[in-house]
Amino acid sequence: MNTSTLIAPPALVRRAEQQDTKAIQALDSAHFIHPFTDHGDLATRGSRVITRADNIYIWDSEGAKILDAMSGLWCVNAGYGRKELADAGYQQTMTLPFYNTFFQTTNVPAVQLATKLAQLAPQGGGRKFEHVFFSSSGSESNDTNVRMVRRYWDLLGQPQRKVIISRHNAYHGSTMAGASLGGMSGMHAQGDLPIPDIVHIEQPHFFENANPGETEADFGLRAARWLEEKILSIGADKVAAFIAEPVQGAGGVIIPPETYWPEIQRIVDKHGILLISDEVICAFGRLGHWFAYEKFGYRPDLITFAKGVTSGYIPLGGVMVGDRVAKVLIEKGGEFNHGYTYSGHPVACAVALANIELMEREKLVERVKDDTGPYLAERFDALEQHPLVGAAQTCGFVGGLVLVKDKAKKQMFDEALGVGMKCRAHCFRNGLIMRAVGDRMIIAPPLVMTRAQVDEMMDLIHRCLDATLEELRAEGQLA
Ligand code: PXG
Repeated sequence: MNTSTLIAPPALVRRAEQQDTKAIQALDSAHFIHPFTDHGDLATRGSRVITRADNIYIWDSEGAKILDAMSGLWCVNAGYGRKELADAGYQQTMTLPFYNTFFQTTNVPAVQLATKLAQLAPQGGGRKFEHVFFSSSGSESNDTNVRMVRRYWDLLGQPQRKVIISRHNAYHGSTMAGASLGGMSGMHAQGDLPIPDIVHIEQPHFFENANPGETEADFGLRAARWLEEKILSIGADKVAAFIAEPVQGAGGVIIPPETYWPEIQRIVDKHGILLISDEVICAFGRLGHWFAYEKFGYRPDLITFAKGVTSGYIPLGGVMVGDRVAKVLIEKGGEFNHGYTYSGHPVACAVALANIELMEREKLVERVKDDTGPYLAERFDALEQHPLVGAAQTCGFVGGLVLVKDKAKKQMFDEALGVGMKCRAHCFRNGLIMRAVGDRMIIAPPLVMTRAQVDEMMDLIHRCLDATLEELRAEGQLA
């Protein structure tokens, strides 16, 4: 195998689609341990090699053009190929590529970004977000949350308040704390997770968890009250915080009923526990707001963010620290012994500032809220007419549908059939990236998507659903 071109400098490999896909796959499998990947499987099938991207499309090393309805991994909100972001990164790299923010030092982009984020966070219901802690990812940010929440209660003389309540099928990252906070059984099954003092309640998943005949509103209240039952069973004086995604992303785009969040707010207020809104997916326009709690009208104390803050062009994450926590940490706390080398990284912050500026200039958040989001909802909801689709729902620019065997009876397919994966394979074949989470198919398109591109995506989705239906019929799985 000729590996010389593969390890050549970037300028020489720019046209990677002219290279030997098999050679890249062999080196990939020989040296690169991928996240969440079965490497036995990877070695036989080979990775798909993505070589370039523009707007809402990506290209692979075979030259196939694919509509990326997942924004990379829920993050390329501004779309691909945005020169403004590249320029901002370049300029800042040449000016100050790195300096730490420990030891009473700071840098201008980090200060500007912290200020900008404080301006963007809606200041409702007596909560203010004047402070930001920076990290490089969502996982790190949730580790920060655990440290911060425990420090907060220690400083208030209540060190026994340690327990953080989360939800089954939540995703909060892959570090020890992130994976523990998350409610993914496959992750908990490896490495003795969750770590102590993290417990889970059931998710507000109407389609799967509602009782027969129960209204969505009633189910929302009942699901929220699982939190109160858990608090009371542990003892409210031992509970530090509740963490949740506004809309569960990786769990399959699970949109809670409207009654859910107000009831959660009532419960956390009643018991005085902190509320962490993990907005790694949902912030920065994804739900038509800069921060997603605004959409649901609750009042978090801490907000996790990452992904869309830079549109994924460079790693950056953080925690918006509400005044309730910030005041205690700052006024009573002395030194908080926590931080990352890249906290407030100047290049990442400069790219984030350029990204936010671009989103403001192009009114991407407003577009999702008032124009393309409602249009996507109209088109996506109509998928419920399709014989395979049991339910289809969007919220801003995330959407999820469930593939069912029998619509009337809400009967799911046998898990072993892997119907979601079959559908995903048809998506790949037809030039569409749509994720499968079990038999839920999910989308989170770039926020720059136009109405015409929504139509283009919906045509592809229809084609892939039809192909899946045909395959299932041919296999005798359907009448
Ligand atoms: N919180 C939430 C809500 C997330 O969605 C994280 C935290 C962790 O962020 P980092 O930057 O550490 O990955 C995430 C990440 C999927 C998938 O399969 C989703 C995520 C990551 C990887 C895969 O949908 N979300």
